[in-house]
Amino acid sequence: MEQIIIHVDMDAFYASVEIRDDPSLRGKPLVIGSLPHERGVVATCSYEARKFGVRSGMNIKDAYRLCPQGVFMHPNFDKYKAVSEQLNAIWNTYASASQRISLDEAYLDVTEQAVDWEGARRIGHLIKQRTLDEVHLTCSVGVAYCKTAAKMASEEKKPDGYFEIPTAEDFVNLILDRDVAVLYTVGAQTAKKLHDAGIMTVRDLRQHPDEVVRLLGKHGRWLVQVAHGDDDRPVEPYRPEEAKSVGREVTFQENVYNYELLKDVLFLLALSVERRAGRYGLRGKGVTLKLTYTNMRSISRSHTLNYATASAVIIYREAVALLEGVKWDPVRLVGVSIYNITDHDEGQIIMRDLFEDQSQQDNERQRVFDALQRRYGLDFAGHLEQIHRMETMHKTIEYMRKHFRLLPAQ
Ligand code: DCP
Ligand code: MG
Repeated sequence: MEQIIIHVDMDAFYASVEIRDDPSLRGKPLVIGSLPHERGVVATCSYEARKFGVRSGMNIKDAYRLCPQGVFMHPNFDKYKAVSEQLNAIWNTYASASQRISLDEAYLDVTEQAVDWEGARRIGHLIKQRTLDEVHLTCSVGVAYCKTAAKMASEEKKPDGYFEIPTAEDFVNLILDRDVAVLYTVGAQTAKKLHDAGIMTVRDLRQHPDEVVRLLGKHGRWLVQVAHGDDDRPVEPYRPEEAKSVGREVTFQENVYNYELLKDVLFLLALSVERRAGRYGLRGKGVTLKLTYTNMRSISRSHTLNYATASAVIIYREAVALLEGVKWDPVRLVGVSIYNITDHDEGQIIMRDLFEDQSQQDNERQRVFDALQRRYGLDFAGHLEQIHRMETMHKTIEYMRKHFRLLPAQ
């Protein structure tokens, strides 16, 4: 069935909100994240700061080196979440289904409302105009026949962009001679793998499908498909406010006997939960640990908190405490989740009391990184952004196994 899909993505989201609320910041290189003297990373930065090479996910010290004249600020998540709700209300007006990807980004299925491309164009421009008039921010809008093309279309003219990709043919023509890195699921590592094999452009990728699949497996098959413009994934409505829990689990290829190893995996799972919950501004007032032993018996243990959290450090700490209270037998699956989900501010106020200083949490996080680094002799933090990009826990574990000698054969 023919679809018309819009992908909308706010420009330099956190930074733009701060500039909107304090015009004296306008035109300055603004970096949102940790402060230069703290440990941590860049969440995002204004386009002025990008001119100096500052990027999301970069170590804050590196950002400071590139742009010492920048204004550095902590993020105000509560504010961004409130703005995100306003945006969502605008987006929902025009879509039969909307799929929020993060606070600032969504896919909208506008097939019905738009009727035709003329209608879709009108909706795309209306979203931009209303975002500016009502929320006083700019966004970039991509309109296309599928999700992948819509996402790339929104990137195409950033910031304050608008771009259409009506057909698979248009899409293929647009990307054919570009670097494979243009495909948004191709990160730095994957790009390098392809480049090393002489596959530089999307055209090369199309000409060597077997090689791509050999190199990348399932992801390779997906890329070959996308390089032909084939993507019929529907817009899947996601209502974060209805979520009961947010969790990740992993089944091991080999049984795990070593509980220290299990704790390290719990830290990765906790990071993944933090990431997923953070994307939707959710927090949980409890942590659950789930284990399946090699005899297939599953147990779960929970601990209710008197505040709401999505912090990996806290989730990890709670999960480890729960782990210490259970029977120590070989394990084939481990999972961790947060429950009693809230997106109310009440939890966050309590949270703030507990952790007056964000850097206190950053330090605790760093301590876990340092411990891992000592155990595995690696630059754990340096790989974190890459790990965050992994779509599935399976991939994450594979990555860890390869790069960090984690999960050795038992
Ligand atoms: N974010 C973050 N850490 C990252 C990436 C993003 O905390 N590694 C946060 C800050 C961003 C927001 O998510 O403002 C949206 O992410 P985007 O990737 O859409 O980046 P921006 O909206 O900031 O910039 P762009 O104009 O490139 O979309
Ligand atoms: Mg954005």
